[in-house]
Formats: sequence, structure tokens, C-alpha cells
Amino acid sequence: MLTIYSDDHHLHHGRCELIDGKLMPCFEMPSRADHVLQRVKDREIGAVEGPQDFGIAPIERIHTQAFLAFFKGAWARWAETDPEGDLLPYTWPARTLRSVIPTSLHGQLGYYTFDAGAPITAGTWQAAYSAAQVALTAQAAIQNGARSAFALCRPPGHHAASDVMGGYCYLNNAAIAAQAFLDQGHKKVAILDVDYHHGNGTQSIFYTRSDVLFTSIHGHPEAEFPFFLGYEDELGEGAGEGFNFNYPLAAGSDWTQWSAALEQACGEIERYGADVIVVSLGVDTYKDDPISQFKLDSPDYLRMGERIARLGKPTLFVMEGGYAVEEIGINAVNVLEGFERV
Ligand code: OKP
Ligand code: ZN
Repeated sequence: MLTIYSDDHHLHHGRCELIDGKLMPCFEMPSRADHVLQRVKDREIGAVEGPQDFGIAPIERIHTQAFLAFFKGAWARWAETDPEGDLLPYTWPARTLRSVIPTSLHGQLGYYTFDAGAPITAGTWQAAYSAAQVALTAQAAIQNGARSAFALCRPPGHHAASDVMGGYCYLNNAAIAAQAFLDQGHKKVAILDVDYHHGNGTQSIFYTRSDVLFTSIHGHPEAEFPFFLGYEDELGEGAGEGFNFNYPLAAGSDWTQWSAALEQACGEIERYGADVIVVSLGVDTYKDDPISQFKLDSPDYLRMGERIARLGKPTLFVMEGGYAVEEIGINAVNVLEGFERV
């Protein structure tokens, strides 16, 4: 399987996030992608290539121009104040407030984010832009006939909506790739989000549409980030009704529960009749993940890849989460190796 990777992800290295009342080093760190790349090479699963540059247009198919302009220019505005730390939001237009767009940097930052988990640093725009190009380049490989491809994206994307960033995510790499498939002639794209966290951004982007089926298996939002989306009764709206399926699971779920949900999601993807599948590949379902509560073990990821392969469709894997840094490469590449066995 071809892997697409850019070193530009090193340009994004947030300093800290707030956990348990303490500022802690960001879990979403550059070594994550380095470990995955190393495992791809060690296992010799295929060539590793850099991304092509498809420009901003395919990103604008998913994200608003106002959001992109804000994100691209935010660091320069922050740098003028000679800051000590990263650019982090602290006020959001929650209920009882108005969703106006203020003129100030921090007002706009609150408007375009949903949490304080997506720090903007000097290199964040470039890293996120390159990650989107990584996804588009892997998408192009499938468009040109490959059975599968691996977009080794960092930062991840599935929490990012059309004009909102958060949860370590800025640009929605999987959504951008899914839209590219449609724009290049595909009619039905299925997204299977296996990250531990609900892909709220992806769901919201496609919620009123029937040309993208969104399925997600994740920690129950009653108990888990992102808390405010990802419930089972979210089935889509308008033209999108019946094209959104969430499988929230309890803390402690292992392969038995998880694979039962995967069966259901695969059933929906088969019923839908997808032309192509985009997998939001997070491996934070792993038993030793430091911020997650599922109990998948490394061999389970081989089974995951095999099951996805049995759908029998061209499949684009897009890297999302996974924070057990030592094992992230083993687990992510196991999915790819399981897929290739079938
Ligand atoms: C991203 B992905 C508070 C902790 C918030 C956010 C988790 C984001 C996960 N700073 N945790 O889905 O793996
Ligand atoms: Zn996650």
C-alpha cells in the first residue's frame, strides 16, 4: 500500500493543553507521526511519497473562506503582540451569547473554535495545509486505480467542521478527500470513523447530504469528548436523513463489543452501496491509550483491516488519533496489513 507523508507536520507542535486542572504537554505531538512512518518502513508495506500540491480549492470545498482566512492569518496577528505562548481560545459563543464575529483576534478565535484543544503555533497553518494535501494525494492515487492508500496525516482532522476547529483538528482531511472523490465523478462515498472519539466535524459537514454516508464507532458522548455530538439518534437531516450512523460504546469496551459495532457499520455501508470508502483511522481505541477508555489490543487491528477489506471497495485510510506513542505505529500499520491480506 502506498503511503503519503509530509515532514511539514513537525511545524506544528503545540505547547500545552488543559487536563485535570493542569497545563500538560500536548498529547497530539510530532513523534506520533514519526512512529507511524517508522513502522510503515520497518514493515515494508509499500512506497512512501511526499504530497502533491492541489492548492486551496479542494480545501475550500469543505471549509469556508472566512474560516480559512482567519486560520491562515491568525499566527501573524498573535505574533504582533510578542506572545510567550501558543494562540489558545478562552471564550466561546455558547448558549445565551450571540454568534457574532468580533473584530478582535481572541473574539474571532472563540468564534472559529469549539474548545481549547487546538493551539495555533507559528507552523500550524502550514502543517494542516500539508496534511490536507497528503490526504488529497492519497485520494488521487485511488482515483487513478489503486485499491487502497494511506494518508499519514498530522494534525488530525475529524473534529474540524466547515468553520470550526477543535480537538487537535484544524482542517478535516477525511472530508476534503471524500469531497474530492465526489468532485471527480464518484456518486457515493462512505466514511467509517474508527477513532475513539466521535468525528463531530465530519458528521456536521455531511449531515444534510446523501452523497456521503457517515458512520462512527466511539466512546459514548455522555462520558467522552466531544460530549455534544455522537449520539445514536443522530441519523441525518433533510436529504441526509438515514445517512448518518453513530455507534457509541461504553468505557471498557473491547474487541467483542467493538467488532459488533463494526459489523453494523459495515452493514450500513453495504446497504448504501458506496463506490469508495474513507476510513478515519484513529488507533486511540488501544488498551493503553493515555486519554481513552477502550480495550482493543494490537492483533485486533489486523482483524479491523481484514473486515474493512471484505467490503470490497477502494479504500482510503486517513490518519486521525492515537496517543500511546510507542504502539501507534504497530496498531495503525496492523490495520493496513490486515487490509492487504484479504
Ligand atoms: C482528538 B482525536 C482537554 C482534553 C480534550 C481532546 C481529545 C481530542 C481527540 N484539553 N481532549 O479524536 O483523537
Ligand atoms: Zn480520537
